[in-house]
Amino acid sequence: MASKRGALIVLEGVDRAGKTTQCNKLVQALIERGRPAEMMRFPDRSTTIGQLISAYLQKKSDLEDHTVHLLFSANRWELVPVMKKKLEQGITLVVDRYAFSGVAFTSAKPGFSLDWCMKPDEGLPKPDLVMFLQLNPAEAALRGQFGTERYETSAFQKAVHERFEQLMKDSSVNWKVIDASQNIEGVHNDIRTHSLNVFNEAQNTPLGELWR
Ligand code: Z5A
Repeated sequence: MASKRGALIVLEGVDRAGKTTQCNKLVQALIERGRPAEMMRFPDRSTTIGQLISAYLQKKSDLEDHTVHLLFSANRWELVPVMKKKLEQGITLVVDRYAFSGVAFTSAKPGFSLDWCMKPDEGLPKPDLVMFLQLNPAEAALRGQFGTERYETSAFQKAVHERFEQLMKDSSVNWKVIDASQNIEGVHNDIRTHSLNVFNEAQNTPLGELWR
């Protein structure tokens, strides 16, 4: 009998919402429960495309806005074969940012529609669950100042947040909003519960295609 596939779980949210902290904790919790799990993050700065993106984010290079959007998408597509293989092997992937960040960040720039921004990511492996870590700017500020990378300003992050709100209206995606203002363990408990709830369905349904 073919083995059951792993689940594809994505964490999204604005700057300093705790995505990386929570991805690590979820992977650890799943492994402790005997479920093979691995973390991935986008952008994946280790590839050639990822290095172009990293230089752009660090303001070491400038890229035209459409071009960098397509590079972020290409960075996801180049990892699709790896993702599919791991999922087929029964490994659950916990992903720190995905296509939703891609759309929210680019469409927050002037002159970009959500529709245009979604097109390049159409057909990516569809997450079984996308958790949005909700945190207001005042609470995020308590976690330290913005970094020095591109996009790390309060006005831009507010525009990004609005685009995420629009994306969350799409009922074809299994969104769950998490109150990220709780302490780390409180957020983790919510995330773990939602994640464990999607396992059965994920194991019994084929991997879908995003936005198709
Ligand atoms: N981007 C894009 O434009 N297009 C795309 O397609 C994609 C991304 C995929 C990548 O940044 C940038 O690229 C990002 C979007 C854009 N730009 N911005 N902004 P990144 O992935 O390298 O870094 P990041 O995602 O921006 O990281 P982050 O948002 O700054 O952090 P986080 O992962 O959400 O939070 P954290 O590192 O887990 O925690 C932050 C701090 O808060 C840390 O000190 C923690 O200890 C603390 N923390 C965490 N949780 C709590 C709680 N619950 N209470 C108190 N303190 C906490």
